[in-house]
Amino acid sequence: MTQNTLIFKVIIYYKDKFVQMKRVIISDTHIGTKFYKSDKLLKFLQTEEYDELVLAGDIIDFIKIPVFTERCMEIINAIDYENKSIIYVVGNHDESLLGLIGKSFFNVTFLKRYDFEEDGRKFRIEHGDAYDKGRIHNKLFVKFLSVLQNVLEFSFSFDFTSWWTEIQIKKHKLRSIIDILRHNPRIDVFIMGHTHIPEALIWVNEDQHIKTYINSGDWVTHQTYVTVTNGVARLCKFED
Ligand SMILES: [Mn+2]
Repeated sequence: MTQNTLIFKVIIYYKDKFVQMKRVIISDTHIGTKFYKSDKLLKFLQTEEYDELVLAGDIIDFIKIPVFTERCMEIINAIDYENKSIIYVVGNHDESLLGLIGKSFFNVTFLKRYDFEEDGRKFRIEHGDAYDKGRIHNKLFVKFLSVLQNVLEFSFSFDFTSWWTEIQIKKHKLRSIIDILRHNPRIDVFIMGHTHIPEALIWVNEDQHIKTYINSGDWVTHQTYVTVTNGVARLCKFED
């Protein structure tokens, strides 16, 4: 092996080991609604470093009647659209963006599901609404309920959405995590939001493969996010 080849190999080794990209995943920010923690979200987007930001659904809440303030603009502007890669995974509260799936502006790409491979592990990021049990399929009725929820939230200053989600989960209407992984048999790390419950589960399946499920939580109650570097996913809580 010549000296040049050796140097080249060392560079490649360190590049793979230490210079891999950092992905940051957030979901369920519900921008435009009454109860999301806009101050913390802004601070997070201004301080957290990343090469790629994955917005995993329910980012801007169009299903209710969104009210866009100056703070919303600050949050939207805190994202580096020109220099970083931004993936917008469309959720059920921002379903109005479904028509943009597969399209991009600046470095923002709209997707329904984001797959990538890192360090030999297959990652998949979805919003998670596809796994709801007992979901209402009539879109107009869902819109009606959401607007009603919106009116109640503003009249009574009570977070009906978080309350409703909690009831749904208690009733086990959301499909179990194992079920979700069964739907994605070739995936090693499955990341979603939607339930507003930050949690991470790791186990070894029948074929001795390590499987990971991570829920990125939300920015209404938990202020949590997920990072992926060197094939390792971490669930973190933002404390400012
Ligand atoms: Mn959702």
